[in-house]
Amino acid sequence: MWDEIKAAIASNQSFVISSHVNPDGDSVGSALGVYECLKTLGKDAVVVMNDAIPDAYTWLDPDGDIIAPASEADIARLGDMDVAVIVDANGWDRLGRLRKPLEESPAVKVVIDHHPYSELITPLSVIETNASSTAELVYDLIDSLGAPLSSRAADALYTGILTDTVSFRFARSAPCAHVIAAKLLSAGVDPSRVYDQVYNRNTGARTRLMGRALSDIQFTGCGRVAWLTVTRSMIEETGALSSDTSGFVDVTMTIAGIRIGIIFVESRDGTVQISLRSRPDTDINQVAVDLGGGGHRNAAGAVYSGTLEQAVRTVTAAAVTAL
Ligand SMILES: [Mn+2]
Repeated sequence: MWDEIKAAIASNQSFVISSHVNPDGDSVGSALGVYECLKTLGKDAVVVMNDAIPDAYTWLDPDGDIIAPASEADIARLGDMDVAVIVDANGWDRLGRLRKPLEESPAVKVVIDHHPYSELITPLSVIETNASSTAELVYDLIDSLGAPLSSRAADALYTGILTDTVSFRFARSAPCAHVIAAKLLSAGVDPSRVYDQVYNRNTGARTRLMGRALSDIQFTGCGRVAWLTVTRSMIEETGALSSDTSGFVDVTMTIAGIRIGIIFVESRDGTVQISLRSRPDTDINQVAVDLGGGGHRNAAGAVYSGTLEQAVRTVTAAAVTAL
């Protein structure tokens, strides 16, 4: 399945690699995997992202090889490359400000991804929806090219698999993710170091805010729904950031018997940010859709216009109904 993409790599010299807006571990890891591979083959390559790289992944790029967030000047010179490689995304609408220069460029387009798609933007597409991560596919590409795997590429690809499977929790039944992870460990990846860099990044303020939110946890629906609230004053008193609440809701799902977990975060603009989680057998998406939001069956969100108390009353009642 890689033959045409391998031919495009062999017959061209300059490559731009990009991915979706708000890059995650898999998009950064996959992009760096492709970048390192092209470098070892003597190609000119550049990685450009619409948005900044999250702190959890900047250790993969100590010399700042990734251009992110892309400036207008960076965007202006994207069209001159021979090949545009898009990883972990398969639609132009996922590329933000990079869409126009890449879509309109005469460059050969290549897509490597694992998300469902409606139509191909290029015939040179490898989209494997059964893959745990795009990083898995990039490993395959490097392997089938017979290209050397640099230690940075190994770290980057391991990070992609680790984060897209949430530490191998959602690695599906196919053994591929584990097989490739094992090969990456053989190539020198230190799994405890990667885990530490990616996940152990809490600040004292975030930890204190989490403690405040967790100490007030509430239950309803005969102990099957748990919810947390975070007020503006809690954020201000702990010195945390609003973004520090991301991930708190997942703690509710570690409680035995909980089928739905919810967090309510009071915003400065008078709205309430709501995140919902549910077990595989419970669909929470419709609750979010009814509130004007959405997401997936087991993870969704919405913005509620009203007070924290109103949001809690409305959404916990809807959650109990969804059980
Ligand atoms: Mn991915």
